[in-house]
Amino acid sequence: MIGLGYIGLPTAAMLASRKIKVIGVDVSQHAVDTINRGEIHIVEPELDIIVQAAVSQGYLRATTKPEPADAFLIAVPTPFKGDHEPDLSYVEAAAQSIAPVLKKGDLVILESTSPVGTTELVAVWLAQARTDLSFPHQAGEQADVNVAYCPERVLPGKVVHELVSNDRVIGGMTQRCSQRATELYKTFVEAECIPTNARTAEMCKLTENSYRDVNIAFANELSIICGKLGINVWELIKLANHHPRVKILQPGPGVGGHCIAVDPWFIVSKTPEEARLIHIARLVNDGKPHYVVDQVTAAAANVAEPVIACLGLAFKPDIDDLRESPAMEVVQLLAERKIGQILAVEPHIEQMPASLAGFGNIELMSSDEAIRRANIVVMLVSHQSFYEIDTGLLEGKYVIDTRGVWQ
Ligand code: SAJ
Repeated sequence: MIGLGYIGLPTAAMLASRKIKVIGVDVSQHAVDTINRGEIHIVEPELDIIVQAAVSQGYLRATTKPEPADAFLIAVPTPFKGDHEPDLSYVEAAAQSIAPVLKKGDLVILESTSPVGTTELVAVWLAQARTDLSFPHQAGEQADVNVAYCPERVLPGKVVHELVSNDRVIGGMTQRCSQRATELYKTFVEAECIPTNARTAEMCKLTENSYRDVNIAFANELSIICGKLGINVWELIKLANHHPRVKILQPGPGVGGHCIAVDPWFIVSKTPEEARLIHIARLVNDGKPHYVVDQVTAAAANVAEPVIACLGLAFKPDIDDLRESPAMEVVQLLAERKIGQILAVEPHIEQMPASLAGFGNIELMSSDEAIRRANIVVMLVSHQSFYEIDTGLLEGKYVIDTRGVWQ
């Protein structure tokens, strides 16, 4: 397993739990040392127990350098760079790192979310490094090494469960590649493994996340329209969803996380002329934090000394993950505008995040204290605990509820 992050480590642990010997490879010595102690360096429920068992029973060990194996799974990051173009440097580095230890009969699977054509690129990179072996783009079904694309589609927070129970799309460069990849996944996947080709599988992953992004953008655009027309968007969506064929998602302060806000760009950058709806959905969702900040700024203009309580920093409810969070963006933008004192609330963390610590006008505190001291209250994340807030505390204050908690 090349890459021991949010996807690689749980997948490695799952294979190891089926008594398959797994060598986990990561460039981070800290990750390698932590895993070899039977511990984990990421937050994911239930994963610690599985890793602990796999390591202590000798089925999983970690190292910084690839070693010979029968199958290689690549689960490294694919961020974007510059003008939202995919950065394939981690995938290329992973391919270069396994090339020297590849042998005839091996299977290589790419799991990282990737633009269409990346699996073929991996095969080309491997072929350039190993002219003594043949690959599917050269030798088809007779290739010495099989190559496939099999995207992950697990939800952070439910990874251990979803790895086993989600259907898998298996995109082999040939039918034999799909067959061999299916055999491997079937060792722990209890759901369907559906074969297709590599390009379709790559596009399938991007499609799933773009579908969600476009649908959230629809809800976010509705919330802006309703704001202008004086309509309660939460009531509107609830009513519209009574139609048997309508299922509108929920608006919010924007779209966060490392997948939905990134993957649609992989389609846009490949087909910019054609991907118009997907592109505009990204812009709608990326614009939402700015819309929220404008709402707060307008409220602050009516208050002599604005004190703004911002409820929630995580990128979605009931997790502690602050990365790519629209709530964090709202708080940062507000702090930069210097329109008042900001009281940040995030029940899942104990310390002020480093990226907010530099501002002199942000304090971290409990929701009760923040609401008591504030004259403007901004709901940013619908954490379960926020539903228990006494709404009597909100009386006489400006309330900007981006999540419909107090609808
Ligand atoms: N959000 C809304 N309104 C909604 C639903 C979500 O504003 O109605 C926001 C969330 O608050 C969050 C963002 O969207 O900021 C993304 O959250 P999410 O729960 O939709 O998705 P992720 O990023 O945690 O995981 C997604 C999943 N993809 C789909 O549901 C199609 C997951 O299955 C993928 O494996 C994952 O991306 C990934 O790794 O690609």
